[in-house]
Amino acid sequence: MSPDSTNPAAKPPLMSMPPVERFTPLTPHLAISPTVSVVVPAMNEAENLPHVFATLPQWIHEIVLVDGNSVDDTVAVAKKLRPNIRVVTQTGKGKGDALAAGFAACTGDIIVMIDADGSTDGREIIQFVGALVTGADFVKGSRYATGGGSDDLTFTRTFGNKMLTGLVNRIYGTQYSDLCYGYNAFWARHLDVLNVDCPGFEVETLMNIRAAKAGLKIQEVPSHERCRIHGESNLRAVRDGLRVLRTIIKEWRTRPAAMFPEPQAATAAADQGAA
Ligand SMILES: Nc1nc2c(ncn2[C@@H]2O[C@H](COP(=O)(O)OP(=O)(O)OP(=O)(O)O)[C@@H](O)[C@H]2O)c(=O)[nH]1
Ligand SMILES: [Mg+2]
Repeated sequence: MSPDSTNPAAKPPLMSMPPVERFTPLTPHLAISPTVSVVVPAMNEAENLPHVFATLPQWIHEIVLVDGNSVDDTVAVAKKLRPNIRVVTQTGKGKGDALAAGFAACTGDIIVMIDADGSTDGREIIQFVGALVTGADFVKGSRYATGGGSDDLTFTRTFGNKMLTGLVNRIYGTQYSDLCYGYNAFWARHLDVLNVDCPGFEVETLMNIRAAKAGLKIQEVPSHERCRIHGESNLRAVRDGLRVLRTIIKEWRTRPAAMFPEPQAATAAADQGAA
């Protein structure tokens, strides 16, 4: 028996480290061994891609662009900007469908989802990755966290997002500050529990709820959302807000019983304990 095994104050042994050549430097002070895939859903975003790609760090392992059957030059521009980009053409419709296809194509250990309209800044990816490599399972960008913000939130969207965020927090005991925001990152090994299987803009809500249901360690990082640079939004606040609400209700109905014990179940368990 080693002397430490009897000492309760002994430090846990160091985890084994990957070989040094597996590490990619992110800054002069930080190197990581996991690889990072960035998934970019894009529908008619040719004019915005140069701005978006210019913000992506050099150290990412791959960009997976999911084309929503664009009628502009989205795919050609993407390939011209990044000849080694991986392009997936979605078979269904909607942002959720696009992300599911993109996630399935990723080969990295970490997956970051970022928009193609210039509203999300690739220079923030390091914060998401930093949170993941220091212990988080699922990292959410938040426009409401200190240091975050938005140039693009209307009154309707702010009101709807607050209501929906409050509802999810109440049901799932989460502490989300920004439910309906599309800048998130997670370990690819959690794809099974996130199980993205919805078509539309409710996708972020679905992922946030399933991360909570699965007991993943969730962390928020501040993010600043800018206005889309060119083109028009595909989101319709009321239509998509209702889709989000339906998703919350559907996920609540299919929640695992163990996570939210019914009052009767709790009482029965107490009775059994007393007997
Ligand atoms: N592949 C694909 N991408 C989509 C689809 N719908 C939206 N997107 C992309 O998803 C990202 C977010 O869509 P936006 O239309 O900007 O919606 P939003 O960011 O919620 O709304 P705004 O703040 O108004 O821009 C953008 O990169 C879109 O090009 C789709 O059906 N297929
Ligand atoms: Mg947008």
